[in-house]
Amino acid sequence: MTGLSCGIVGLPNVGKSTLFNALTKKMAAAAANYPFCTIDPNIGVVEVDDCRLQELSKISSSKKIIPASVTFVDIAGLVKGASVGEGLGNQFLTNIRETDAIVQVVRCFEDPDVIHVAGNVNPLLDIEVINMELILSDIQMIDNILPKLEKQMKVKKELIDVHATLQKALIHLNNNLPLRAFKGTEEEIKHIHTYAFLTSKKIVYVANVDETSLPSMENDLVRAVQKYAEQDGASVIPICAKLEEELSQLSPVDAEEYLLSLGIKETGLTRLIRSAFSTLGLITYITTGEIETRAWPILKGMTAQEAAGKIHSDIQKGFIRAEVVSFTDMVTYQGRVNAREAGKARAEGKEYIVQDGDVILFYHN
Ligand SMILES: Nc1nc2c(ncn2[C@@H]2O[C@H](COP(=O)(O)OP(=O)(O)OP(=O)(O)O)[C@@H](O)[C@H]2O)c(=O)[nH]1
Ligand SMILES: [Mg+2]
Repeated sequence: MTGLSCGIVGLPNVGKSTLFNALTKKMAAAAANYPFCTIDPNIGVVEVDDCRLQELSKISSSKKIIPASVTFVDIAGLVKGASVGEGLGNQFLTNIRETDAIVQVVRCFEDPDVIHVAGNVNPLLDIEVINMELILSDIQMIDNILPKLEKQMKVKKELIDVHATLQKALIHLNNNLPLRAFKGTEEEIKHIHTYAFLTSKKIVYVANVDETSLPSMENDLVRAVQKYAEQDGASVIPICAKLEEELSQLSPVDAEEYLLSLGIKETGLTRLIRSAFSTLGLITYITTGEIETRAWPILKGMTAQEAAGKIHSDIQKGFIRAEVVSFTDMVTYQGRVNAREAGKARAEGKEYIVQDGDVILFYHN
């Protein structure tokens, strides 16, 4: 997989599908002013804009460009009590268990015409309801796993430790805390990450603001969310989903003009994708040649050999060295050959820590 994936959660009727449509630039998901509009999940892949790819593909005369991608999964709205069957229940959460991160859409717009399931707009209460339902869903998951482990660990002794960790995790969750706040040994954390718990994923809050809050996208509701997220170490991206939806229907040139006329620099979607990348600690390295110029998102801190494995496990296994040219040098010297002559191509070994924007050529057996 060369991309990352995000599950979109939130109360019903807060703008999840509107955001999804804007992200995927298709009006594929039904978005309407009534709760539980979405029943079946919508899945969409968004290419990550990266102007470095265009520049490199020109230099290399590449036949195609393969950008990084983010897969978004838009699911039904959650309500208080979903874990015991309220609303549409919580079964649909399984659709986002395998994603890398959670995007929680929080309503920060007043519009009296748009129904709020709890009767009034209160982002902090909404966040708590959602986070509680995610915690309850993880509790249900552990309740299902524990009896199975108890059987298996009679033969597989190594599972005894896993079982102990999950019992600790259960106590933690029962204290209304998400698993990403679980402080355990390295081994315990590893145990937890072998399961697809929702609350162990990183979270980004999208504060969905009203058209009246443009261009600053600030209001008291957003500030409240920011304050809340700060304690959690999470980021908040204010977005006007309605505006993003309109923008997504325009040509890139028209969209940019429209944004400028509103006094806004970047689309919310660009900010959201960037934030998702940084929240997850992702960076991008690039390969370029005649066949293609391609972005490879990897975890920050990965070694050259690990990064090579993203392309193919054979390149990782047979790794000899990585020839690295920075993106800027690729542009300055108009390609690898000239950069090499200018002494700007570095031969790096297995343990080299790959940097964002490294343009890499792997040598392998
Ligand atoms: N005024 C205003 N209305 C919005 C905004 N974003 C979404 N809405 C409206 O809110 C209503 C619900 O939007 P959806 O995107 O369907 O909400 P959802 O969260 O997917 O809802 P469910 O699928 O029912 O859980 C629609 O009528 C949208 O037009 C916004 O930024 N401003
Ligand atoms: Mg929806």
